[in-house]
Amino acid sequence: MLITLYDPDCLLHKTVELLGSKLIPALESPARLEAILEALHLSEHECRKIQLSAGGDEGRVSRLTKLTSDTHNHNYLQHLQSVYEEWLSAGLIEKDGNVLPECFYLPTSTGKPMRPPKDVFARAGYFAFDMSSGIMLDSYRAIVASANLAYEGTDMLTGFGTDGATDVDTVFALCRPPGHHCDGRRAGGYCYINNAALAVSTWRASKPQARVAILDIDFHHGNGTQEIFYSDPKVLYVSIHGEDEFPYYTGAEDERGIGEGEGTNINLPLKVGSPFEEYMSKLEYGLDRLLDFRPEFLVISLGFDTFHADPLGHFQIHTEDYGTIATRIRQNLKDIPCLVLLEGGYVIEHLGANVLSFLKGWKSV
Ligand code: OKP
Ligand code: ZN
Repeated sequence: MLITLYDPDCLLHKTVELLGSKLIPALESPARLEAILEALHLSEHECRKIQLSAGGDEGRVSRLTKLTSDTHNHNYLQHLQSVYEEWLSAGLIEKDGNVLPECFYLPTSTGKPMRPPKDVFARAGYFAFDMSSGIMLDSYRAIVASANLAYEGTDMLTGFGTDGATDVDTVFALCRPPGHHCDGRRAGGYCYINNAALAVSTWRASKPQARVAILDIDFHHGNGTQEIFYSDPKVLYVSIHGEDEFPYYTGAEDERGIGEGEGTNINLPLKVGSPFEEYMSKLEYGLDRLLDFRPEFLVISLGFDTFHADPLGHFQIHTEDYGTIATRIRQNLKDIPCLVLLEGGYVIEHLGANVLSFLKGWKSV
């Protein structure tokens, strides 16, 4: 059985970004989630609301915090939480203002360790790698709500297969903001906490020796997820993404992992404009590698920016194709509990239909 999870607080985050050379309302907007929720409500899929800020179990909240700090730098998390208020009280922004970085960290030959600048204005650039990861009022609440969906979804799945604890084998977490570009100490590409990494930490908390696979089918390379697990032999990362596209510096085929993790990072870049057939042959290859790895838990970073009309993606993929993609993944990995995390997808008018197509294909197996 598949269930969908959402937190209404994920709607609170609404920022601006630098796109091309213009500062515009971020394409990663609340309207994305609203469109998906509306489509789900008009369909028969079960959609469960979880609202972290509504309080409740203190133990779960502290567990979430602890698991997030497994893969995320403490000062970085602190920064996410406090920077908006700090900028506000320093008079750097108004109440409706947006924290955006100015100067990024530069690797140097001085041998000096990397450390945050003293200036709170400059600090935004130390903890980010681009200008599409602004922070405004309530962003932090949405960021943590989004991460919590990955945590709750994974927690639910750990009970699968243990004497009727749950019959849920797939959770689709409607995470917003997304996560796959964040590497544990830098926000970027609309991402602040790496939801996929948090899911892996959550799974490992109860199954420390488990092999986990992450299939990233957002249009963009998940540089953050790759970075976090690059030397980890127990986590296989497979990504299909637009070649030489954002985030530009990663995603090449020769990035295969390092040390013990050598071979557990598989990048499958695809030329922009590629037709669906070519996409599917990469996917089939990726699925074979996933099967070889014999994972006990599968995380899918699912982006709908592979859609033909997406402003940030450039593959020839149409609504019905998401059903085909989902069916093929499910046919190959049928018995493995799976957490599907929402990443990108920016054509609001088609997002709902694309999600429904994916879910229908998944459930048809
Ligand atoms: C996030 B996700 C391209 C500008 C890119 C940020 C894109 C973030 C994509 N010219 N700006 O992976 O969907
Ligand atoms: Zn993307």
